[in-house]
Amino acid sequence: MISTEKAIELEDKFGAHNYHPLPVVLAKGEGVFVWDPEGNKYYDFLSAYSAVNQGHCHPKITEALTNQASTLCLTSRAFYNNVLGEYEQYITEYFGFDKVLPMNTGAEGVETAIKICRKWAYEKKGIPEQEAKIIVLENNFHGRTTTVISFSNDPDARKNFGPYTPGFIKIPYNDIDALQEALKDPNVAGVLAEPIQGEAGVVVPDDDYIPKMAELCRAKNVLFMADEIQTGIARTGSLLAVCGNCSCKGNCERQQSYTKPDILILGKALSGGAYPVSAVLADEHIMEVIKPGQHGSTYGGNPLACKVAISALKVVRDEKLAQNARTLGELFRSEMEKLVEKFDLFVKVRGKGLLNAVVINDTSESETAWKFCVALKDNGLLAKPTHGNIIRFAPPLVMTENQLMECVEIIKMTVLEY
Ligand code: IF1
Repeated sequence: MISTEKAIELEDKFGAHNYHPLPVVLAKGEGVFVWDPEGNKYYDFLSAYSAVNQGHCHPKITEALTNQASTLCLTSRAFYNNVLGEYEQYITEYFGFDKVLPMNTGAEGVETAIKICRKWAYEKKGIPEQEAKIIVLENNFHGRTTTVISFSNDPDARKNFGPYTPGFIKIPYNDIDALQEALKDPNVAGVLAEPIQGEAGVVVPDDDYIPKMAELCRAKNVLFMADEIQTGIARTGSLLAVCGNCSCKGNCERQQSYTKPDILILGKALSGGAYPVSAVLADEHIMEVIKPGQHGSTYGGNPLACKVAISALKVVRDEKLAQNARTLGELFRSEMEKLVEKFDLFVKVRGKGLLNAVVINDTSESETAWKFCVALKDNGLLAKPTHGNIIRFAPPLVMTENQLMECVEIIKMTVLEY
């Protein structure tokens, strides 16, 4: 097998330098663990940015993938395939929507939602042509396409990639008054929001922010679009983050505090990391604006993706991953609170379910969080800094309580050595 050193050297020489990875090479994964080429074992505390909620190489997902891979992979949508309909029925019933539009990556899902929203605005709401606006939130992250980066405010994501797509209004996150003000514009077609801002550093809004947002949207006949690409599929302790603190405790019967988005965007863990699969869900009165030839993708809805997604969603339900994320998340934050109190290195811990972040006591320009993550790696735990001084902690949701406590010990030991 190729060595760590050689693998890094090859990426450096032949790959575009659009990433700055932690100096570790992963060669194998199973459940909550990954291994480097030299056989060192690590706890994965990133889960490929919440794509691997079901754990690495989940046997049921791998089985679905390999069975379908040797049967039929891709037909294009020029023909029907015998798996797509089954998947469409499964996912729409699972999330409680009339219709699904299948895509591949998260950014494509967001683009799809924006297109559906604009078309709905012209054809159903009656907004004059070319005038539709979509409200977005400051510090959002919705992907890397030219339209999506047009409404980013991260200079790295945006600078020198213009000209930018117009038609977006940016307002502060977790500010209902600002939303109310922006919604006064009659040409607003939709609001696009992350229920918890992931890339911004796991920013959790007030409990009533998302429900109020949805309510204000409904009152103004504006579509509420939830980007649950990172927060969805059990990550935050409920099936969707918009399920909030509902009484189902992660069973997601969708009662009480469930806020149903008009458009729901899913990706990442929809496939458990086995394959790129994304989806846009909406009810018929919205989805019907898209007619043959108006949107699509070569790979979207391919039988391999469909089988993988069905299996990945079944695992979430069968293994009660939302409940596990909720319970372990509470334990993790309470254990981390103790470290925050004890050690100057940590300023605070925040998050929901198993999407958490620790703020490091240094500036966002400092190397402290990066160096701490390298030290964590040397002690057998992989996490990655974001915005310089924030470390995201998001292990696969199949983790056990004992494993979580072992990870807390690793973090504690690393702080002590630091
Ligand atoms: C990278 C971040 C996480 C997302 C939300 C859409 C997308 C993402 C809420 C686009 C993607 C990724 C992309 C990945 C790193 C990762 C990330 F740090 F960049 F922001 F998770 F926090 N909406 N997030 O989080 O989905 O097109 O990538 O499938 O390397 O850019 P995609």
